[in-house]
Amino acid sequence: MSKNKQLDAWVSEMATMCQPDAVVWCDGSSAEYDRMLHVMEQSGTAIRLDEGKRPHSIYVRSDPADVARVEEFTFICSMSKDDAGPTNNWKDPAETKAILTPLFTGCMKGRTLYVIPYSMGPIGSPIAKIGVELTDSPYVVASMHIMARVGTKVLDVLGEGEFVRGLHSVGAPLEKDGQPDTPWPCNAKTKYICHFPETREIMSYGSGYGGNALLGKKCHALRIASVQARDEGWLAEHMLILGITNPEGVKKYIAAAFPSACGKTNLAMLQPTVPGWKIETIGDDIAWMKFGADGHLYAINPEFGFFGVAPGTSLKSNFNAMKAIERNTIFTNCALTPDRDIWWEEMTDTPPAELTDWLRRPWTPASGRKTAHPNARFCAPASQCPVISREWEDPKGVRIDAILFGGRRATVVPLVNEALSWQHGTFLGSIMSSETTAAAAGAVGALRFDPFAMLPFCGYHMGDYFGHWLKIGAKADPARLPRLFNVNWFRKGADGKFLWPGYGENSRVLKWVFERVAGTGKAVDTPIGRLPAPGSLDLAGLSVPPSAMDQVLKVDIEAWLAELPAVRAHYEKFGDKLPQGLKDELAALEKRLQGAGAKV
Ligand code: OXD
Ligand code: MN
Repeated sequence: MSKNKQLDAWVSEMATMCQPDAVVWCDGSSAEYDRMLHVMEQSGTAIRLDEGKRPHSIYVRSDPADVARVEEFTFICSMSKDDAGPTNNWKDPAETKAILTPLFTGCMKGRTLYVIPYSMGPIGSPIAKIGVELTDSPYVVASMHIMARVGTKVLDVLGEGEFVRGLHSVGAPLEKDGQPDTPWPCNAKTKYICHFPETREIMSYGSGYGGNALLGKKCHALRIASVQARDEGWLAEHMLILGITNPEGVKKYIAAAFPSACGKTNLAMLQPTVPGWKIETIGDDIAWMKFGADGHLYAINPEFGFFGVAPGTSLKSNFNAMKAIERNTIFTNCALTPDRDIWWEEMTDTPPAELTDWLRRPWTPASGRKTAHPNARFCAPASQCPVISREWEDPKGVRIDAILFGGRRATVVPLVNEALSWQHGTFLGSIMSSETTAAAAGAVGALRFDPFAMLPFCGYHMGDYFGHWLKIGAKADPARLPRLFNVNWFRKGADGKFLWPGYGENSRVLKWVFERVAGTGKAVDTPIGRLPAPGSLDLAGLSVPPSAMDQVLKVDIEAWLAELPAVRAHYEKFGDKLPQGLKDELAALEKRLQGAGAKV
């Protein structure tokens, strides 16, 4: 029970429908977290990792049918189909409820319904928002403890106020008394991740996977929040936030949008290779940005932990993430060592001689297959990151001076490119494209447009979303707006190898961005935007041959011109919702490219 009558009434209505054996209100205590780990151990969901090697941590393997976000079964159930737009799956809200009600009826039989009040953002921050998730999954309860601020303290702040309603079930009732549970209950056949933007509701059925089941994250902090942000004049974005300090001690904050599994966590906590520069983490996945009284945009990380892609993470590629996951961490779908620790591809140069893979099979380096699922994850408290910024919980947020947009592009897109204006930057964000990754079910490596890295996360019509970005720019003092940049760490040479080493070396690009914002970095105008002037990108000590640097920074006029038909086709999807400002930018780009082409 709470002091919020609407909350109590909703919980009791949902409990009547879902028919759990018990209803438990989560208090957010560490004793409760430990209870969840214990419940998961008892039910066979989790294995406790070796206390000496990985204290207070568990290892979980999901059902093979439940390993990633399911975009195909993710729906925006706005009143009008037009509000969901061409990039979302739409379902009529009433029809959806008519499908979901029978599915949710009795879906928690034999299970406990947990009520998780959570705050996205520091509790009480003017930028934070409150939600309540009802779930029948102890894995979700424990993960929500890590990923959001949860429990009684949230109810105290909520009082009689409004909250986002999230109902989640793994969709696997235990119908008969004493029916044994499966290690990872889920519904292998039926999954629905549904959002009702007008009523600020989420209903998620059939999956226990993080992005589908931890409702504070993608469902609330992006899909529902993007609609709230549109209505209230702020931004809810799929962006990391980092602080960057130069050798003189001047600190600036940068937000950066990259599609899922494209290195946001690595960039957010990278170790700079440029001497004297420091990077600190505020967030690795989501940024909520609002205008402060001074007319600048301030960002908070609404999350409390990291739910990061594990494979590829190592002391070399992300030292700080490896430190953050040394304890108090939930690992999902990686491999298990014989001495009860975890391993995944590239964690160490030499794999252990024997492992149990994520599908519970014996594995050796000779097995000839991957031992961890490519979307294996770690879930760890953000506070454990050695380079977490002092300001990461500042309720007023941090002032954003630059925003980066980056995709995974083997060709065409150069290492870094500064937009000519906010409108031009919005254009660059709107035509972002990237190769797909294992973070979502489906093909990997297929090139698709992923505007602002929000394709799977924008809760309304993407054309209106572009318009919202333009409006944000139009109402601000241009001098106070963050500068916008396009980056691409993933360009490849003719031999198919990456041209740019990435990881810590990306600090060289961040340094140039910092200097551009500070007014000291030099740039040259090109048809696509402003690129580093010769000598202005700090390459001291970098072993990339000049020919590769030329390629990585090349503005390939022919290749850009060849992209335009695809950009036009992408834009056509938005019909009359495509803002005129972006049509103008496309025409201007074409003209500049043709002008440059004619000169060549
Ligand atoms: C994530 C994702 O988990 O984007 O952050 O899929
Ligand atoms: Mn993400």
